[in-house]
Amino acid sequence: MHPWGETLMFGAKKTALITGIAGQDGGYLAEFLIRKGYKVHGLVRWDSYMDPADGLKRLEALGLTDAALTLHQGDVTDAQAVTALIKAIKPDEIYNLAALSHVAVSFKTPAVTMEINTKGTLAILEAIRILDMEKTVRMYQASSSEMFGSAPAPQDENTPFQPCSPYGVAKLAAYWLVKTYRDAYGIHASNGILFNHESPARGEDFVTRKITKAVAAIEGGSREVLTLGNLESMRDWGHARDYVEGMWLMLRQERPDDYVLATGQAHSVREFVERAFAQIGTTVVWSGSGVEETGRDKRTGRLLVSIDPALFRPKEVNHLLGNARKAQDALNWLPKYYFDDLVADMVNADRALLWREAGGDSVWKMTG
Ligand code: F7E
Repeated sequence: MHPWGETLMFGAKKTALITGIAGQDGGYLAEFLIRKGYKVHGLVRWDSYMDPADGLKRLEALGLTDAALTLHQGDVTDAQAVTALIKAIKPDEIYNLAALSHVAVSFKTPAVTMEINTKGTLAILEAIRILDMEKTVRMYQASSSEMFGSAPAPQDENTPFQPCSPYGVAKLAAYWLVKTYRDAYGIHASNGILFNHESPARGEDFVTRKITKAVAAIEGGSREVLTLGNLESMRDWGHARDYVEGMWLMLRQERPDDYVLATGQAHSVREFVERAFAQIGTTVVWSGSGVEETGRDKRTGRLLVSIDPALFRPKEVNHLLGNARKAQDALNWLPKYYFDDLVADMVNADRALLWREAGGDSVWKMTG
């Protein structure tokens, strides 16, 4: 049996460490692994820890409390602390999801982005090496389609990377660290090159959630106008629930490798807006162009969408469209959610949230 083979852990309850557990993917992955019978540990930054009502709200929303998992206060960039934690809990699997994940923010804080997204990954790889855990632990690295940047669509594992943001560059450095440590030290470390994946738990400063939250609010009577930047960017949007399963499947393989996870369908930000408003029975009609463009309710003429030049990025990734053929063949991974299901799930969840916040009983069922 290969030292990475499944029988190594047979019979024992597996232990997983998730960095970035307070984020969208961290919550869904924790929930998924707990259902699989794992003992789950999570690394949580001090600000999430100090303000659990806000920082840990996603875990709470999934019903994950202290009883279900063990949280550790710390930071992935703190190499000594990361080494000490891995030594203490001896995980079978490490999922490195901790990152500064907002592309626009990475232009404003490039050095911090490099620190967290690259050195954080290095801290884990070095810990595995220093602790001689090369043959006992498997690692998942959250790599990103943002590494493809301006490479023409569709993109797959063989597409040359052309990152367009400090975020993409930092993720690419981490990707190469994973490959280097894998080849140099025989660590079972895999890169998941994940295209955009969203959910009701998505942060409100990402475009999808910003849109669905505004749509629900406008339906609820708010006079707000949704302000956006580039409406023409094309993204391959999947559902985070599907993608966390893909992460786990990568670590089930005998050999570590790199895999794209994507739906194979791209839609523009504009289409996302139209689809989300359609969900509440509103048709958006567009007029004007560039920063003067507006979107109005076809029936009432009410202003729904306007453009804010401040929301454009110094450099934009125009078209991301993934080919996940390799993951389909090797992992038997296929998404369950596509664009329309995703938009519906997110709008309905934001409607439900609004109802709960208003103290009403929700009529919307959350499927995500
Ligand atoms: O932007 C445009 C924006 O911030 C999507 C992260 O998970 O996926 C994500 O990165 C598009 C861009 O996601 C607004 O210019 C227009 O073209 O939702 P986003 P992202 O930058 O694609 C990759 C795979 C990751 O790895 C990242 O961690 O939407 N856009 N107007 C806007 N974007 C935002 N955020 N806000 C706007 O108002």
